Amino acid sequence: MGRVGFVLASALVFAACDSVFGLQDLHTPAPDAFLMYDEDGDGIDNTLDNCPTIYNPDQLDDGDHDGIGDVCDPHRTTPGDHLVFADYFDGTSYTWTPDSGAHWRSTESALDSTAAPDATNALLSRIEMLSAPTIAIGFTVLDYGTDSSANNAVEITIAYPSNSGTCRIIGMAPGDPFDEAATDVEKTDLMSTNLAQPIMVNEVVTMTLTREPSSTKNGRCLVNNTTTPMFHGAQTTFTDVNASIAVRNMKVSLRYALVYDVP
Ligand SMILES: [Ca+2]
Ligand SMILES: [Ca+2]
Ligand SMILES: [Ca+2]
Repeated sequence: MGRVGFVLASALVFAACDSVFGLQDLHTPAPDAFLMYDEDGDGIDNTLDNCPTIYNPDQLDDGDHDGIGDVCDPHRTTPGDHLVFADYFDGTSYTWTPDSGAHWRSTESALDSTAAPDATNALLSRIEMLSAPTIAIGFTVLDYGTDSSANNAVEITIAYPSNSGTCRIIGMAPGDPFDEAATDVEKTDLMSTNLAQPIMVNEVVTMTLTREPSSTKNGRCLVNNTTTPMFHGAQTTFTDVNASIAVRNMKVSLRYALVYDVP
């Protein structure tokens, strides 16, 4: 959504300042002081929003009071989640490493794949030291292309030294909306679930992959409101986590990518 002027939040801030310090506001800040980043349009700046990419003006965190709002908390009733980093792709720089800078183009509020839809094979990656990460991305499909011989896909992968998990949505037919949400772990644990509803061009889609702590040895893939369980093989230690976002055979606009972790 990019940069948005928001007067009400500013008014609340000054009201709070008045109540705390007992001071009157004797000067008027420049108009730019009111410009804030509000990805989801709920009126709360990204830096203050407990779910910065999901509209939740009530900011409810009743499940566990860990500072992550109920509607985006990877573990809603277990405290300890925290946001490791967030990329809103607002501007020319971004924190993920592209396979090729030529495969991606920054816009004011998104990171778009650049190739023709049927020729797209674009990847973003980053390496983090995390124990049980959740990656949440938001995107829109700009063009599915026409090639019926190739899968149209967006996927998130979290790879460890010994195994990996993938959350993938995929469609086959030309111009077809995605018809499957699949999770794929070590090839032998393949699950697929039809999405409750197709994903249309220019629709905002959210996809989240959560890798649970080793004690539970499982994970979850969420596409919109569809939850697909993901089963893992044996896990070893969590050391370097190599995370990636891939787009294939269609044109996509990536709006944000957040990473959460638990202690
Ligand atoms: Ca929000
Ligand atoms: Ca919470
Ligand atoms: Ca939590």
